Amino acid sequence: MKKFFFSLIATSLLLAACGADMRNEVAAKDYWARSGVKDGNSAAYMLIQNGTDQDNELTGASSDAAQAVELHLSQMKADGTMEMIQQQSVVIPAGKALELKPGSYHVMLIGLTRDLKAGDEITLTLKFKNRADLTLTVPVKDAEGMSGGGMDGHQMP
Ligand SMILES: [Cu+2]
Repeated sequence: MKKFFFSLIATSLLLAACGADMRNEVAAKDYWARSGVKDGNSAAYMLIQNGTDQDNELTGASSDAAQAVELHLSQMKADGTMEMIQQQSVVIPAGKALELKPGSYHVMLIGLTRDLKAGDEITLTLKFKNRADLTLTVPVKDAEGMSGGGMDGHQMP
């Protein structure tokens, strides 16, 4: 938890330094989904910025590309293996950003309805506690060469 808190601070500083727009809204950027095969699993990652002065919560997601979509947190277990824990919601504090990335929070796509190849696009709708749904057209990318690839254990046990 402490580590996550620090990464939030680092993310916020980075955003401030870049002058990224966090105009009084909750918005997603840098979103992408991992390539995968039909009936397999995948995940979507992004940065969600909360530029408002009110805490918000990501409460769920849906997509036509998967039979089920869940919010997950990957974390290291005591025995050194990774596990994924479903989250009912994830808080996005006022003025901060939530980073969904491999090995951490992610939108889990369970039971892909089709093959997802690099260059494809999927439609992903994010649901929030204090905001209208946000529908994104998310590009698919290969996870090759990405550090931590596979750490989310996206093969279901
Ligand atoms: Cu997952």
